Amino acid sequence: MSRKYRLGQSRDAQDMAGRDDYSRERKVDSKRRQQSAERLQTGIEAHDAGGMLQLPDAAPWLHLPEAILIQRHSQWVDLELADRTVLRATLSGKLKGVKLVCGDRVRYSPVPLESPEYVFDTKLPQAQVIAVTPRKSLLKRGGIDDREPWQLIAANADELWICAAVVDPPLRPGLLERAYALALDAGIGFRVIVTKRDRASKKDTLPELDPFRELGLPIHETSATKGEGLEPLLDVLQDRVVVLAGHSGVGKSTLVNALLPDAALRIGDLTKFGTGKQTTTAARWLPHPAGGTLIDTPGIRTLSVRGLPRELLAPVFPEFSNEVLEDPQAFDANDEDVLDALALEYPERLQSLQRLWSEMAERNPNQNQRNG
Ligand SMILES: Nc1nc2c(ncn2[C@@H]2O[C@H](COP(=O)(O)OP(=O)(O)OP(=O)(O)O)[C@@H](O)[C@H]2O)c(=O)[nH]1
Ligand SMILES: [Mg+2]
Repeated sequence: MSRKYRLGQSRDAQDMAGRDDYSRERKVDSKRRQQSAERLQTGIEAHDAGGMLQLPDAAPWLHLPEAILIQRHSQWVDLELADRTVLRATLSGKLKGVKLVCGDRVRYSPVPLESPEYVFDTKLPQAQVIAVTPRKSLLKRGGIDDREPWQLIAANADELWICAAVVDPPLRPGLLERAYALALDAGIGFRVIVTKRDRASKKDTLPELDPFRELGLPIHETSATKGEGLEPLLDVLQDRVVVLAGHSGVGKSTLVNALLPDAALRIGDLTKFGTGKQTTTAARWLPHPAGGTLIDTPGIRTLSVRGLPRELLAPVFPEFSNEVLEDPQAFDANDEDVLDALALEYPERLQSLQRLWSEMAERNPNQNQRNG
């Protein structure tokens, strides 16, 4: 349709006016969208504060037997009982809104079994989870949006072992910084596990890890396929619950199989891009016969720190002064003079700090709700 022009005003002026109207409408539209997103966030805030991290009182159920949640499925969960047998269970309506996660200690009751095939088909749920015991620790990462402010990784763990391969996929220091912040948030121990050490020459000192060596973090160089570097890990595992996390294809499940001879987890092939394909699809609780438990988790793309408190950055980036930690964006990471003045041994860490600092500020309804 051709544009209709008014008489008595130049066509150019009328075209400009049309453009202004259009941009004004766009602005109104975007404001409306933003307001509706804010309304959505507020609604979810109320829901999450009560449901996801705060556990209902388990005291009335202490007479019921205790079990450990070892794997979540979409409809039910697998429990490991005190005698180490595994039982499939549904969740009681009392737990509506509570997000359970691998490692949770729960109280369960046997479900009344009405139909005979129920009794014989052990694949169907045989019990019902009634309550959750308060968590000793909760390892979580920021969610993608406010619909899911936190993604829970594991409950009641003692340590996080972040796995990073020397190649395939490449070692990304940014992931290690994020993982350390999450471990600090959960109040649990932290180790860096370098995997596929056999894929790099012995002369390669892996300089990407130098900043983490200086932090004094324990770093273990391993090759699960050659059986190298595993003994010290087995020593640490003694009586601890350890979560393995890292990018897909770094070799977490291969490491579990090497540490726990009976685990027999599925191992993935690499894609032609040298990245994994998420062979492991759900977190799994895997006890070692000699004590200690590994939790194998699915490969992650990144670990969001959205909504976590910024105080966690000081121990992750201790080389920065309080002035920088309070407002890292005030320092231009591309300005040589600024970097010289800060006298940084690893100047790229300023950008990492800035990235995490901004991400933490992103609104998260559960910001004040640390461990539930
Ligand atoms: N050369 C070498 N290859 C390894 C080593 N560990 C694992 N791999 C290979 O890396 C690939 C991926 O291993 P997985 O154990 O499935 O990796 P994952 O981290 O569990 O992957 P997701 O379950 O997808 O998160 C497989 O082809 C393994 O054989 C190692 O120590 N050395
Ligand atoms: Mg795996």
